[in-house]
Amino acid sequence: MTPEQREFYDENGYVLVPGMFSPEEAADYRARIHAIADKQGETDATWASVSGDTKIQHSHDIQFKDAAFTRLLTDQRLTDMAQDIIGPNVQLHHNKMFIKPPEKGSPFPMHQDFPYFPHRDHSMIAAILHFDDAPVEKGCVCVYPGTHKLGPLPAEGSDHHVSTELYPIERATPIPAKAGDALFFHYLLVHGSGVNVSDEARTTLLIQLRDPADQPLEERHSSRGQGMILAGVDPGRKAFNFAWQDKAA
Ligand SMILES: O=C(O)CCC(=O)C(=O)O
Repeated sequence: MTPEQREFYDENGYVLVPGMFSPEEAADYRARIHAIADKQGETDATWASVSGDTKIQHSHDIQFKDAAFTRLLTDQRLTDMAQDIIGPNVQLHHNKMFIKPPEKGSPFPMHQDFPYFPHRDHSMIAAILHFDDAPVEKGCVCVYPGTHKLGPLPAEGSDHHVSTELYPIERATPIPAKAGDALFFHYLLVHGSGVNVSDEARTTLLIQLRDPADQPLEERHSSRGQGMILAGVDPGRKAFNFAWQDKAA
């Protein structure tokens, strides 16, 4: 992370890293994500508060579906940035792929990630890896810069969005991205995204990462592979247990 990127992240709660992956790598990951989607059949991760006939395909923990994503999770281009933001130790919380289909790709209501997996030290970040171009018309991510400094905000509805009056998506800052770009942001940053009204899919992988010393305030949002150390070490002194003896070991 350059000093400028650091300063920008601290001030705004996000940073877009252009060209983290080459266009060829992005195209390869894109094809793999679409292959996973084709194989698993139709899914829809559209949030409860979204009105209209839109859809978004998804899958979680995709390192269990294609080894390219197992390698990607420890790719140093990704983990170096994560270490610069979180600290020397970086732990996987979960990952999810999204395909916003052409013309009717669901939006994400503006929200903080905090209510889904609240943590004591707020070390959690997201990295959204873009595997095709995500201009505004494809429903790119939009943010309210600096909102990561506000702490947890009141969340509404079963999908925990923030107030649509205080944080309308129309007034948010769009972050258009190119294939290969990576967007890193704090889990308290208010963010969301618009409808994909273009004639191409928007394909991304979102990886949620934390400091292993951080503590979940509630045990929820578990995932396969959660707890894997992607960089550094787990500093906790834990007794050895087989996984079947102690899930949290
Ligand atoms: O991919 C997007 O547009 C945003 C996804 C998101 O905010 C989430 O899954 O929490």
